[in-house]
Amino acid sequence: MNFDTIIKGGSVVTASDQMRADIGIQNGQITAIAIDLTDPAATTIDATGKLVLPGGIDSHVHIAQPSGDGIVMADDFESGTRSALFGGNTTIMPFCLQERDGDLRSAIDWYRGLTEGQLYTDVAFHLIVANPSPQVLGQQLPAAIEDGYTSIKVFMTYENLRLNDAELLATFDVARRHGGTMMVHCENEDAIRYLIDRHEKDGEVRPRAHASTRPIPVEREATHRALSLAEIVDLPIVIVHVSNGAAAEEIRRARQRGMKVTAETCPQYLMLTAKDLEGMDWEGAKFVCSPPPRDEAEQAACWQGLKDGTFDLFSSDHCPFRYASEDGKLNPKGAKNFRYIPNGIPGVETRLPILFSEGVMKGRIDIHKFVAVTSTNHAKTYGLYPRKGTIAIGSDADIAIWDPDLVKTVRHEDLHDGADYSPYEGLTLRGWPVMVMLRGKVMMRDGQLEGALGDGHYLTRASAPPSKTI
Ligand code: DUC
Ligand code: ZN
Ligand code: ZN
Repeated sequence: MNFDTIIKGGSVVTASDQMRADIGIQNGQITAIAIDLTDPAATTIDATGKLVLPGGIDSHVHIAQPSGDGIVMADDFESGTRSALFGGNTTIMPFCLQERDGDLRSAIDWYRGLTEGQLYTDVAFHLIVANPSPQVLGQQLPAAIEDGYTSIKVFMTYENLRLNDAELLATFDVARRHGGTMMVHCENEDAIRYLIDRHEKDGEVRPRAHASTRPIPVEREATHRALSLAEIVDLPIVIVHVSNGAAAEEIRRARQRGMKVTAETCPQYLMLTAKDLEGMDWEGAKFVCSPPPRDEAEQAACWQGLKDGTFDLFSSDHCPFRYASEDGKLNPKGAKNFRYIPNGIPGVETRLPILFSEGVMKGRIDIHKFVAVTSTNHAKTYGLYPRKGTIAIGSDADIAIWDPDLVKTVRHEDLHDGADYSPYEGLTLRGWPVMVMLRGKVMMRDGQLEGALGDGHYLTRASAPPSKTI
């Protein structure tokens, strides 16, 4: 057999196995895995002493998402996928937003247009439904699911995005009947509004108020409600960006009742706390995201949730805004009142190195869990498996080679996103990706870009079968 490429001598790791093996690649796919491949190959890559992992899949990122009020997201598809690539990822899943006064079909067409020739990694979209009108629920959403846009996020917070309970139930029902996967942002908007009013009356408008207006009960209650509504509809759901132990406990209880729930946490809930929002000179704005980071006890609860399987997914929730910019965190209103600081932090490039260093190298999780929660489970949850998310014969040759001994300190000047800071600046991490291959092509090697813009593809997904009764 002839190969285009052989990766030789590495330690190949999947969600379940680890073996010293060579990988043969032909036409962008893995066609052989063996102890010693001696067949001719156009290119041989020496991976001796390295870990050979499936490329990361980050199923929760925001790229070029319309943000209103003069706010502009710091990444377009070029910079967002480039940053993802350098962080060891080969697929990312951003959100295509239906605005409250817009329709879903034109949002999809517009957002797909932004990707044309602009990708360094593969990409597949989720949809955000902000206005479940009869037309959207009756025609546009079923048609979009049929076209392979099979995952849909809904919000229980933000005045212009939130769905009320009736709208949640109606949207869940469409997902159930047509085979969509629902992702839910769980925070109670009315409770937040009440707390914001109270803070403003007290003159408390600094960035730290973002955390105290979105305390744990705000998330816990909404998590419980989302799970209950899904249980009533009889629909498996995904609870995204879980920040604390009480919300995790709601998920465990729902599973004990027999519900099928997928749950996600993110680096900010392991590494940051609400204290980070207390930075002087408004620097706390750099850490404003929702749900907000909590405290050390909740960080420990999130680590525990990763370890014990409460969390299936570890995503970045990359949602970048420049800090020192009128279209970002320090917009004219945001520089005076926390309410107007755009919610979200960058992190697509640091997600994997953080979990590798803080999780695997510090013995909190094993390498198989690392692969599962950063790649395999994302592919399984969102209909990309086994094309993506594993190293197996017939899978796309999306591979990241890691040097577990490489030590680097996070400096934003070394990252590749469009923001002007990293929330993890100064954090020293052991273990970084040194080569990333997308469908058999080396895209990044030793910190240098080798791939070309346009090498990434938009991934079509098959329409999922209707959700099974749980
Ligand atoms: N929700 C997200 O998923 N990302 C950023 C902001 C938000 O509210
Ligand atoms: Zn969200
Ligand atoms: Zn998000």
